[in-house]
Amino acid sequence: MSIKGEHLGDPLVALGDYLKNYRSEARHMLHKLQSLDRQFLLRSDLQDTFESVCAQPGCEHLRDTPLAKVVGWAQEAAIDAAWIYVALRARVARWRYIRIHFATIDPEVIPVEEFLKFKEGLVDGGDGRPAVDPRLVEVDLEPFSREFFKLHEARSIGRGVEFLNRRLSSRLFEELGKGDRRLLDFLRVHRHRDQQLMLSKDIEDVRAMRSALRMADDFLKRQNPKAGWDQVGQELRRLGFEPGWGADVSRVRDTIHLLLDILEAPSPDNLEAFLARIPMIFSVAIVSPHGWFGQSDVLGRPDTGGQVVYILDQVRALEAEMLRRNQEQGLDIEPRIVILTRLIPQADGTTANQRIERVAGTQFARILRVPFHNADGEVVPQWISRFEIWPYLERYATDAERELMAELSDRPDLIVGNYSDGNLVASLMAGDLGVTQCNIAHALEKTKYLYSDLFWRDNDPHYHFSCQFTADLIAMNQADFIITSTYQEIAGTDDTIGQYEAHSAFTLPGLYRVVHGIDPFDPKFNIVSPGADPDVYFPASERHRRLRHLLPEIEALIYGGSDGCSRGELSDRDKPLLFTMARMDRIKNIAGVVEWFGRSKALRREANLLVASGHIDPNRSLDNEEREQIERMHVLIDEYALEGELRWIEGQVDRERNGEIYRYIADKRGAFVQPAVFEAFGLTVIEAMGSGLPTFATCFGGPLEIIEDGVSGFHIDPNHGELAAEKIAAFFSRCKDDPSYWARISQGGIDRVEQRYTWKRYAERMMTLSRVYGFWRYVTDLERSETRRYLQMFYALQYRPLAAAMETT
Ligand code: UDP
Ligand code: LCN
Repeated sequence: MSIKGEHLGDPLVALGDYLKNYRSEARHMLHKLQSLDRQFLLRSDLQDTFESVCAQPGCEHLRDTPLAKVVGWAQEAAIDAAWIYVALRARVARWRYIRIHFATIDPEVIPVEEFLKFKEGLVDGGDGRPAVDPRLVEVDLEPFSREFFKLHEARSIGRGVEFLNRRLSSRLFEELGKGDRRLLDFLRVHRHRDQQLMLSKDIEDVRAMRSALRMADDFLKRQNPKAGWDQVGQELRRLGFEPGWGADVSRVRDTIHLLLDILEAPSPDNLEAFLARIPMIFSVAIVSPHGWFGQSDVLGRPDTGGQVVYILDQVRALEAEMLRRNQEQGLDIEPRIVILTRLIPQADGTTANQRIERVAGTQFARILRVPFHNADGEVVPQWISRFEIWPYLERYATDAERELMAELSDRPDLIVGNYSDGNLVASLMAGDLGVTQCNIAHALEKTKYLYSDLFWRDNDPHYHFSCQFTADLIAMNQADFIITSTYQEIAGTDDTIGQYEAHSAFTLPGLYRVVHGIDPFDPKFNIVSPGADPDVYFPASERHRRLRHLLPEIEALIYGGSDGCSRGELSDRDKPLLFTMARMDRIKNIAGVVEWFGRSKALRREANLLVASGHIDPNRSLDNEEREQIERMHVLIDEYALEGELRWIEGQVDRERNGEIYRYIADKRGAFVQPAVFEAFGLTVIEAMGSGLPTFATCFGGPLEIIEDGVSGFHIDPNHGELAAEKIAAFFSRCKDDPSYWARISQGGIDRVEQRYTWKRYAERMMTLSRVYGFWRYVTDLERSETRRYLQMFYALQYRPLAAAMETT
């Protein structure tokens, strides 16, 4: 297929002509790429090579050619002796693939599978031969959604529910002409236990519904607007109404008007406003099996970080929102939220061995722990890394489903999965029970590790990505809707690939090839960002709320001497503190920031470094990666002689005190640094900002979206530590001359968190989304039974054997 025949837009067509006319420059560039002597090239390799060509005398003009444009789009390439294959991303989440033969220099457009096959041919298949297999299983979910509405504009990505309401409200009510009937049916299915809600079965058709609505409105307009259901319910029941329309006459009338308006002429806004009122979510199961799930003494342990914080805060906010909505609709129903996690008998001083635990700050929410069983049916007693849990999940799903049903005395109205394991279990349970499913990834692993797909065979003994990516594909396609914390989580930026987008096409050579895995333009994606608990992370300037009694402890923690739980003793107490806190994972790059600090005279002059992470003694760690990082920390502290300028304390498990630590450091005009190589969202970033601590955070992942550089904090590039250190040092230096600068950035961070990252807003959105997707699932074929069947097969034929193989090795 030649470029000329394709409608690809000018630059790519122009590339063909250009390469034909300027063969020597093209050859030069290709030769340079070949001489890198690597089969797989990253975007940065392609760009750096192009830059080096342009830098040669007489070659500057290349920057204005179609070649420059195409290099700008290139995300990756694969090379052998004769060909280069390039993946192009001209716009967010829009991909094209080309290949160029080194002899003819004639670019050709190729389908994605050709690109993937070529890469497979360059990978060792395990027996010394290339991994290419022309008959490899090809996973293609596109045909299932071909008929289905997709977004077109990149700027709409992550606003799925708005789009769905717009497109489907018109289709449902106008094109199909069946919408009214479906809406009526929908309003008659709602029940809570034995209580019928909204409409009684006596209303048999749309005409009867319209007439009942008008009669009810006539009746209600003569009543006291403040009168409750107990005063008007009898008459409304006679007309076919059941509870759930509102707590008083005025709200009931309002709800009736919304419905009449929809029947008259539906608009996306009134549809959403009406659905948001439907009492249909009384119980929610939140699934999060891996890690140490507890309310205290767990944070900072391996695999135990933001997800736990997120879920506990989410549950508190959701319960409050569910109570509020029930109340507004006049229903005295207790919302039930159950967090399903793993019971770990060897609990290491945590509550992970308790079957059931009440969630503090809620009235009805519970943590329900269910153990993993091995193939012989025995309970697995010890903690297991998130990379090793795959063989246990199917049995876990069956056990957890049974216990959940017993706890709720019914099936839940919504199942929310968390991370790859929770999302897979949620898929199994939601499939069994026919319940709406929501997924939250928190962090997908695929983009965290370079070539995690292509070289999966090498990684599998440690990471078992073959299981994880298979689970992810199943879960993300099975979910009714997906919540993400940021836009970039779905579709990246102009220059970087989104975490979900990275699952749209990839190959696990020798296992299967994904040609259409997930589409970022799918309307199931919704951005709903989490928050930072304002009771814990409030601004340092709110003096009356400060936890003064913690001051001596905090000072001892920061300025005390070395002991088994700390290293380093700060000799100059007048310097501001640069604080960092995270799990001691390689990706968090805590040792990285220590190295930048060690190397930067300017930064060492301006500030002390305070690190809260992991253990000081590597022998206290259960996790290989954590141990390796701890050892690196000790080497760096010795190498750069940091003892008097750095203080390293263990991971901090006390949330209230952590909030006060951020503020204590803010009092001293310090700053927070989040140096991760990649951070999916970054709760510490919004915690620090909300506490008024100016924050420097990685430009890879969520923080890029959270922080507006220079306004509400700063971005740093973890790949250029020296520049990051310079930027932080310059900030401290400027603040010395102009203290108002510190105050301005601090306030910028506080404002940003207040405006964008609150749990209240999160809970409102989540409750509305659950209703809207539940509705569309009911009235249309959003359930997509074909997709589900395909995924069941994929699960049985692909996931199960992979997980079973782990158990036998
Ligand atoms: N955290 C903590 N003590 C530690 C390290 C982290 O309390 O030693 C908390 C931190 O305050 C935040 C969460 O754990 O609430 C980490 O979430 P984040 O999203 O930053 O990263 P994750 O660990 O989820 O990758
Ligand atoms: C997991 C992560 O890695 C973080 O980036 C997120 O903030 C956290 O989960 C909560 O979603």
